[in-house]
Amino acid sequence: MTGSSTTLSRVTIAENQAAVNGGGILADGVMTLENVTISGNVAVSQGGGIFSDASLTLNNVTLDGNRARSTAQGPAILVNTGTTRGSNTAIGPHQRFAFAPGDPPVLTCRAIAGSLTSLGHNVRDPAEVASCFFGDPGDSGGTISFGPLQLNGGQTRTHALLSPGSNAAVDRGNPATPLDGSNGRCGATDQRGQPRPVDGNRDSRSRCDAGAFEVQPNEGGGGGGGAGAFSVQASTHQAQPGQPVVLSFGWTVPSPEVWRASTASTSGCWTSADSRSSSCAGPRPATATSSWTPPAASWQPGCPARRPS
Ligand SMILES: [Ca+2]
Ligand SMILES: [Ca+2]
Repeated sequence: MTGSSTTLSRVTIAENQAAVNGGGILADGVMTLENVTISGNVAVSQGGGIFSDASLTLNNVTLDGNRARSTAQGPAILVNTGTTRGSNTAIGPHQRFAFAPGDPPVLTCRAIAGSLTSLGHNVRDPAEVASCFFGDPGDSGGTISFGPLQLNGGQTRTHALLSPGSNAAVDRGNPATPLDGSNGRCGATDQRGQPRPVDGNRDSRSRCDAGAFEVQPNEGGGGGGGAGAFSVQASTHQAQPGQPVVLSFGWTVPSPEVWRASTASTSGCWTSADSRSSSCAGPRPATATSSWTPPAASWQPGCPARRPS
């Protein structure tokens, strides 16, 4: 893409291929990317995701799985000339074609004649060489677990952030307000139009995520908290008036929550912090029972309560 001034917002650029440079974007002029996902693009030469001769600004951008072949590298971003600046951007694993033992490490991002500048709060996967937008104290590294590129709501495909309790991109964006997408601050909504900030890692502090996807309270593939699942089951035995019907109440505990019992005699499990058991990892059911005694009616499984004939 070329032009004097271009802004891309809430856009996914995926699975394109360039015969030479810039598999996803060939940037010129002045360009801004806000809430954009760039994934699975290929450049036969340089800049699998982005090849830039522009004054380019990235904010809340997700870069994942782009590839480039050239020894000049830059499977995510190759800055040929100009200045490329990034904030709140999540950078997942990238590859170079024909990588062989003894080859130098892949520089996921590389500036040849221009510059790569961090505006802070970018997150990179540890598989990457620290070449993308690093140098600001707010930048960080850690394992980013992306879901597949798919519709997760909104109009475009996105990479969800999985296991938000331990995902390095969750709640690592710029905490500054207002969330107006300016000066390295997050925007108030993600690529899908979902609100920021959300407390994705459930530490009682709401903060925007790095990348184009903000984990919502009910998201995360079992790792995002939420209320969990509830169920009630009644005894399968017939009961007459005066006999109890046992009701079983079940709650599947959403990670990263744990079920803690108040006494050792109560059903449940404990975390290692309680020094009694460490078997609470992952979602698991916690059950409790109660009973109901039919008054002047009998009860049979699968039937409404009825009065005896
Ligand atoms: Ca939080
Ligand atoms: Ca968040």
